[in-house]
Parts: sequence; C-alpha cells; structure tokens
Amino acid sequence: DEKTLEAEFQRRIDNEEKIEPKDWMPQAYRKNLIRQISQHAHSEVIGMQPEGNWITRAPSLHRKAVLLAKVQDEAGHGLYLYSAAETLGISREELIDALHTGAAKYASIFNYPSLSWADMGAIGWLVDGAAIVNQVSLQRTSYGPYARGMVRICKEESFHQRQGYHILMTLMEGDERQRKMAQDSVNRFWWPSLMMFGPHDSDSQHSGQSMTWKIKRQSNDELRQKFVDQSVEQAEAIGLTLPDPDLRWNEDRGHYDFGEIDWEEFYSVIAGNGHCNRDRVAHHRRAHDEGAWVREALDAYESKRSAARTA
Ligand code: FAQ
Repeated sequence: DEKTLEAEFQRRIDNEEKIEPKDWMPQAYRKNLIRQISQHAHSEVIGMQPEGNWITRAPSLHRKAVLLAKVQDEAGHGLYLYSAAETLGISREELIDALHTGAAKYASIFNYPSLSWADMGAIGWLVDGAAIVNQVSLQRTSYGPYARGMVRICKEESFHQRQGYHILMTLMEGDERQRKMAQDSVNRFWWPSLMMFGPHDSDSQHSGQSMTWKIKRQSNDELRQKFVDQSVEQAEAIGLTLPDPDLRWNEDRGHYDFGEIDWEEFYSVIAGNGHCNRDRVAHHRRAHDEGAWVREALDAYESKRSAARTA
C-alpha cells in the first residue's frame, strides 16, 4: 500500500540512492520537482534576454563571440532541464504555458535591466556565480535526471562565471569611466544576486519537505552565505567594493556578516512587478509564437516518417 511504498521510497533517499523516472514516487515529490526543475528551466531561457540585449553592442569581435556562445549555452541548459522535467510526466507545452500565464516563476534576477556593457561582467560574475553555488549543491539532488543535468551545467557555468569576472577585471584595469561603469553595475546586481537564493530558511515554504526528500541538499541561507564568503575576496582582488556597509568578517562564525536583504523588493519582483517582468514574458511569448511554424514542421515531418515506417 501507499504507506509501505512511501517508507521504502524514503529509505532509498536516506540511502543516497537516485530516484529514476520509472520508479514509484509520492505525488507530492513529483509535483515539487516539476515545480523546481521547470522554474529552473524557465530561468535559463528568460535569462538569455538581459545578455541577448548586448550581443550586437559587444566591444569587440572576441567579446561578441564569447557572449553569443554563453547565451547559446543557456538555451542548452534550458533544454536539458525541460527534458528532465518531462521525464516526470508533464509536457513541454504545459510547462511553457505556465510560464506565459505567470503560474510558474523564474529567477527574480532576470527582471532587472542590463544597462551597460559592464552588466555582462556583473551578470557573469555574480549571477552565474550564485547559480553555480546553488547548482553544485544540486548535483547531489535525489532525482537522477536532474542531478546528471546539473553536472554538465556546472561545467559550462564555471566558464560563464570566469568570462564575467574577466570583463570586470578588464574594465577595472581601464580608465576612471570604465572603473565607474564596473562599480555601478556591481552596485545594482549585488543585492538581487543575494535574492537568487530565495527567502530566509524560516520563511521558505518548500525547504522542509525538499530537504527531507533531498531535492535540496543545502538550505537557502547556507548557500547564500557561501556565495557572500567567496565573493568578498574576488571583489577585493580587482578593486571592486560590494555595496553593503554591514559586510564584515566575523571571526567567531568564520563567515562574513552581511546586511539585511530588502525582502519587500524581492516579493514585489516575484509577484510580477519588477522593472522588466512584463517585457520578459511578452518577449518570450512573441518568440514562441513566431516559432510555431518550426514546431508544426517538426510534427509534420515526424508523422510522415512514422506513416512511412508503418506502411
Ligand atoms: N526568484 O520555498 P522557497 C540561472 C519562489 S540560475 C523567483 O524557498 P524553493 C543560470 C519559489 O519558487 C537561476 N522566485 O522555494 C543563468 C517559491 O515560489 P513557488 C535559476 C523565487 O524552491 C545565469 C517561493 O519563492 N536557478 O538561471 C526565488 O524551495 C546567468 C518560496 O521559496 C534555479 O532555479 C527567486 N530568486 O527554493 C542563466 C535553481 N526564490 O514555486 C542566465 C533551482 C524563491 O511556490 C544568466 N532552484 N522563489 O511559486 C532552487 O534551488 C530553488 O527552487 C530556490 C528556491 C532556491 C530558487
């Protein structure tokens, strides 16, 4: 019966066994995973927009080629993740529909505008940096297809982070205006990057169950702390200042203390009221509609092929 199945399921999780698509799993596990993996996928795909905005204005052919490759990788990450979600018995159409209606979220950070070339640096360094801290932990998530997707994504993401850091490093070696541009960008992206880890553990509705099922392996606050600790030294190394007067080393904790996040801003952005929410979704809708003929052509090709096979 259900109880025995559930106990056996939890025993496997506790034993560090991976759960695979055809294995029995509680409905709530399936639902929670579909939620998290699809929102992760939407983040990758919507995350292409702030950087896509700068491809035509990259300062050199080399930077353009690198940025183009990075944005393309993000499309790839989205696809691995949609595929992982589909193994749980939901269709791509349903997932995209949830993005369009606002039923499914995507990372709040992508609702902030990319205003200068330096933002390509800050996004790579901070946004990919935060994403990696979270995704390294998710390599050990209990659902097999998600965990395996994370391994590959992390490899690509670490290149993304370095390319962002390199952009900022180059600007910081430049003239006064370039250094200012880099600092301004870090000032705007620092706090939203901390918000990527989600609400405090005490306010995180899904964390308890997700930790028991090992969908999440480390808590929102733990991962956020890790990110702060690693970023302070990286900022110092190239002469950037992190915009937080409360940031200081705490000898007792062995970590950096930092100021309080503006949670009102966080909740307002995830409720749809950030600078770019409406544009981001409208742009995705338009691209999706304009690509309808490709999906139709694929379907037509596929049905011709299967007709030929059965003939
Ligand atoms: N933005 O109970 P919790 C990338 C929502 S990486 C928006 O703590 P959970 C790479 C949350 O969904 C970025 N919404 O939730 C890239 C929930 O609402 P719901 C993507 C947020 O799931 C880099 C509610 O608040 N990475 O894109 C956010 O246990 C550069 C309550 O929160 C992932 O998605 C937020 N920041 O923990 C691409 C990683 N935080 O669903 C381009 C996988 C929370 O009930 C350029 N996901 N919410 O309506 C996770 O690890 C988790 O889902 C968390 C949230 C940690 C994000």
